[in-house]
Amino acid sequence: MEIKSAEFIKGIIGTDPILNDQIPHIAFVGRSNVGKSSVINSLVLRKDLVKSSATPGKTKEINYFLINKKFYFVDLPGYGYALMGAQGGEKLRKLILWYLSGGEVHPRFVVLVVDACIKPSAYDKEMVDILRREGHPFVVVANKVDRLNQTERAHNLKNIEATLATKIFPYSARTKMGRESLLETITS
Ligand SMILES: Nc1nc2c(ncn2[C@@H]2O[C@H](COP(=O)(O)OP(=O)(O)O)[C@@H](O)[C@H]2O)c(=O)[nH]1
Ligand SMILES: [Mg+2]
Repeated sequence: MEIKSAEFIKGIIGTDPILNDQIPHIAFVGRSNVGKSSVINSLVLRKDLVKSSATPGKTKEINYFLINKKFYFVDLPGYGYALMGAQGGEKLRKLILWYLSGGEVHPRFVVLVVDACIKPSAYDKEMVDILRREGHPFVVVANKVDRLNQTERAHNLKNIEATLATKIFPYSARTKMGRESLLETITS
């Protein structure tokens, strides 16, 4: 799919009229700092459509981006701090769970972004369980593979695949490795 347009629509913190407009959702979830925003930017070939985690505020909302006037890319808050119960964590956790398991939203696809350089966290596993239980179609993207040499890459990817018991997409938001096949998978 060629990206013709990508625009920020709004951030939401709960039920909202945008949920009723029939445009399919492709949702992005993952621990804070795994590169979720960077993955979205790389897919739409825009440097800063989605602001990096350095932008305060926006990362506490569910942000909607309209792509080709046809899909929403939905950027969920990072769940690193959220599930650890840090300040504000409970609120974020509830917001993520509301979106994924509240029964109100039926995303066409969920992209779970994990870090290729480290072992999946307990929360990554929990997220896979939630996605399976809810029956959401999903893919796991192992981002930042550009940081690994061939040996590390093979080793880590195998490890992540085994831990999460699912096939994964090696990816680099930096080099855009894997971009075409991921975009094809989630938009067709
Ligand atoms: N080397 C490398 N760094 C990345 C990649 N994707 C993101 N990063 C870096 O990881 C950090 C967090 O990225 P960001 O997209 O803000 O993560 P988010 O919190 O998950 O949205 C930033 O410093 C990015 O430059 C990647 O594919 N390769
Ligand atoms: Mg982000």
